[in-house]
Amino acid sequence: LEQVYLNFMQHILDNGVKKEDRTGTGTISVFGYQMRYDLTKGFPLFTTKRVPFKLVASELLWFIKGDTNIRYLLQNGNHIWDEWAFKKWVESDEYSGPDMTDFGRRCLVDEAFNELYQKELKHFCDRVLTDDDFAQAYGDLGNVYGKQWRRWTDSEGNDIDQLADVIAQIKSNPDSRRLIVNAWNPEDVVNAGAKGSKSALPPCHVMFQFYVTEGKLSCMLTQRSVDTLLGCPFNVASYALLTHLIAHECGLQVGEFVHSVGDAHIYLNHLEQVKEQLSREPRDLPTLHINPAKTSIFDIELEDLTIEGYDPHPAIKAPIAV
Ligand code: THF
Repeated sequence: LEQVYLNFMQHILDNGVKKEDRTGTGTISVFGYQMRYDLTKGFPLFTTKRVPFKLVASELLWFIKGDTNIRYLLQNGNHIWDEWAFKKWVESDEYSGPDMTDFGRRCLVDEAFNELYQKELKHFCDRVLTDDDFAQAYGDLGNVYGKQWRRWTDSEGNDIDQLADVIAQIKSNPDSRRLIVNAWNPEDVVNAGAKGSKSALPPCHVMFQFYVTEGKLSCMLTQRSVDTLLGCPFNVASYALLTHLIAHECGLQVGEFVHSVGDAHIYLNHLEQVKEQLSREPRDLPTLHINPAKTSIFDIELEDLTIEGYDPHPAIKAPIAV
């Protein structure tokens, strides 16, 4: 199963073309690739490097709650979205600390700046955790996944709960070919990330679709852009977990996870790490357990999810492009 992912990385190494990107880091990239993971063969939490399941799970539960404020993530020791909230803060008129322009790139090349940045970021996170008004103003990423999944605003200002609706449809009309949740809202992605825009970052996971046959639930994710080393293992584990949770609620078994990607890239400062990971031998995949006492995915908490038999190779450190 994991070989599917390793082949994908190798494919980009072999065929990727140099391409500049928004973050200024530079990538090698291919366009269009599809991977299939048979979820009956194990839970795809990859073993050729440690993938932190708790971070994957708390991020997914954050989406499912419809939350868009990083405070919940911080409360769970999850820092994978910090940079995007921090960016909004340091670009605001209220910020008066040291100059953090272009922090993502500068902290990689300037050790003194990196120390300053780490201190400023820590201070920011502490404030989001403890100061309600500050958290409301600067901890919120705007109209990102949680908002679009659970509270998409229609033209009359009413909320659409796409996630609850799709689960109801899977239960009542499993043959439907419209079992879709769409995170790409054209109105909200205009100028995304710019000052005053409605979202910090346009969604990478643009939409997902479910499919039911022979009592099994499959899921296909269409992703416009994939950071192959850092993002992809999270994305696969996250949507596999979502598929398990919805199957659990609907009394179905899991089927396949199909991962369909657009701009599939490896950042130029990840090449060594990719080669290291490709040199490792995949091990047996773990199993996921969901507390059987909880049926609705909207009641699931972190403690209800456990991973058994996970024995990965060590983590591989790499800088995230902002
Ligand atoms: N931006 C970029 N450049 N890549 C992404 O994968 C990405 N995301 C989300 C939003 N913007 C993105 C954020 N998701 C990590 C993993 C997922 C992220 C962000 C960061 C990461 O750094 N993972 C480390 C471990 C981190 C830790 O232990 O705290 C790792 O080694 O896996 C893709 O949806």
